[in-house]
Amino acid sequence: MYMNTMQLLPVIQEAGAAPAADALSGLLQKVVEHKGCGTHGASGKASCGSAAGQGDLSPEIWEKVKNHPCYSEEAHHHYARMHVAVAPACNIQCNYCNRKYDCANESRPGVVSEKLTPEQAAKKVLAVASTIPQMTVLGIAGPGDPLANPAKTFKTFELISRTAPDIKLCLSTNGLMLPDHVDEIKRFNVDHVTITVNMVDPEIGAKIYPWIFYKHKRYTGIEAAKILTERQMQGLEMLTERGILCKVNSVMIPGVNDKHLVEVNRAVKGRGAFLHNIMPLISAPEHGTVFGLTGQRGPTAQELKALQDSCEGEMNMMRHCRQCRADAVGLLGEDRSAEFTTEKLVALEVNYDLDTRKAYQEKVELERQAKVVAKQSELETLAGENSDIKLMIAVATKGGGRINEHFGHVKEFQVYELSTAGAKFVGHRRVDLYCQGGFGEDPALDTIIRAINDCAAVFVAKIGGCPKDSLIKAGITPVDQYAHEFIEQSAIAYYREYLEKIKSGEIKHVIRGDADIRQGAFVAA
Ligand code: CLF
Ligand code: SF4
Repeated sequence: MYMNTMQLLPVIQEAGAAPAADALSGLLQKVVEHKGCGTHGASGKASCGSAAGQGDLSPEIWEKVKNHPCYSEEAHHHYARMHVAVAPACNIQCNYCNRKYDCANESRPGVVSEKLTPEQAAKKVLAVASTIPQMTVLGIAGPGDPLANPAKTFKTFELISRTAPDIKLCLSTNGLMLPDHVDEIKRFNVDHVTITVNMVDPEIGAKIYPWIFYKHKRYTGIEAAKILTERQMQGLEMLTERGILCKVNSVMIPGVNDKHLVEVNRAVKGRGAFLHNIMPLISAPEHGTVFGLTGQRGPTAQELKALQDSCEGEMNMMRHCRQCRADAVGLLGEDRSAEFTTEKLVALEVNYDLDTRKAYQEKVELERQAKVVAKQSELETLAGENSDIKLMIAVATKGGGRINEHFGHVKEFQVYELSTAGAKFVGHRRVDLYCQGGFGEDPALDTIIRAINDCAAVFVAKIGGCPKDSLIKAGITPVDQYAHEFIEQSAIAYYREYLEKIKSGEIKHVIRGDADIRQGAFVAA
C-alpha cells in the first residue's frame, strides 16, 4: 500500500519524539527488519551494488561509506563532496585528455578548474564546511594527477586533517606512482582511493596511452602501458592489504576497451577493489583530445548500462558518477564551485563548528532512514508479483531522495529501473535547461527527449502543458502525482499500478529505444 509522506509522518514522529539518536536507532531497527537486498559479507558483492545499505556491509566498511557520496549511491542524495585543485602536473598522457583542462579520469573533458595552493585549499575547505554542513568528503582529483604532485597533495591533506577532523579524505589517481605513496596515504588516514584502470592488456593500453613519464624517462606504446598496468595492480594490492577502500574508475571506449572492461572488472575484484565505476567516454571534437579529433565515439546510454549490468554479477558497480570537475563543490548532481572562487572566499565568513555540523547531519540521517522505511514498506506490496517486465523512469530531483524539481528547471534527470525487485538507480542524464528566462525552449526539449528516450515515464514536481504534450507524443508519460514524495517509494507504487493496468488490458507494455549521453561540458548555473 502506497503511503505518502503525510501518512508516514506518524511512524517518523513516533521515532522523532525521542532524542535524535534514539529516533535514528528506532528507524534503523525498522530498516533492518525490512532488509530486502539479501545479506553479504564485506568482501562479497551486495545484490544492490553500490546501493548497499548498512545491513549488507560490515560495521567497519559501513562507517567508511555511509556518508561518502561516491562510495554509496544511497548517500549521494544527501551528502556532498568537494575537490580542491592543488595538483596541476601529470605524468602520463591519455587519448581522452587535453591538458588545457582537468584530468578527464574524473572530470568531464572541457572543464577548467581554478588552481590553489595547499594553504588556499585548506581555507576553502573550512569555508565550504561551514556553509554546507552535509559536505563530508574532501577529494583531490587533479587537475593533473595528485601523485605526480605529492608534496602539494599531502600538504593539503595534512592541513585539512588538522583543521577539519570530521571530513573524510579521498584521492583519485592514474596509479603510476601509487606504490611509492601507499604508506603516506595510510599515514594521512586517506581511507578512499580511486585508481583509473582502463586496461590490463598492454596492447589495448597502447591504444589509450601514447606515453608515460616514469623514473625520469619517457616510455611509449606497449612498453608504457605494461609499466602502467603493473604499477596500478601493485598499488591496488598494497592499498587493499592495508584496509584502504579502493574504487576503480574505467572509461568505456567503444571498439577499444568496451569488451575488455569485463576482464578489468575481474582483475580489480580479485585484488580487493570495493567498487567499480565504468564511465562513458566523452569525446566532443571541441575538447581537442586525440579521441575527439579522430572521431572516436562514446557509448550510448544503453551500451553503458549493458556493460555495467554484465559486470554487476562480479562486484559493486557505481552508476551515479558525475565526472565532476577538479574543484567541484556540492551534491554530486549539483555544482556550487562558482560560490567558492578565491575572490568570493575573501568575503565569506568561516565558522567551522563540529557540533553544528554533527547536529545537521543527524537530521539528514533521520530523513534518509525515513526514506528507506518508506521504500521497504512499499516494496512489500510487490511480494508475490512475478512479472518479467522492466521499465525505466527519469526523475526530476534536486536532492534528498525526493521528486522535488520542476521539469523546466532540470539540469540532470536521475534514471531508475523498475522491476519486481523494486526501484534501482541506474544512472543520470545531463540535459539543457528547458525553461530559460521564463520561456520553454523547443531545441532544449528535443535534446531532453533524446536523453531520456529509453524511459517510459518522467516523474516531476510540476510540468507545463507544452512539454507535457511533446513528451506524450514521444511515448514518455509525464507523472506529477507524486510531487515532493520519496523517489523509490513512488516509483514502486507506479510500477505496481503499471502492472495492474497491463493485467486489466488498459495499457500495453512498450519496449523503449536507446538514449543519448550528452557530450557537451556541463556549466554550473
Ligand atoms: Fe572526489 Fe572521486 Fe573522491 Fe568522489 S568524485 S576524488 S571518489 S570525492 Fe565521485 Fe566525482 Fe565520479 Fe569521482 S562523482 S568523478 S567518482
Ligand atoms: Fe589527463 Fe588525467 Fe590522463 Fe593525466 S591522468 S593525461 S590529467 S586524464
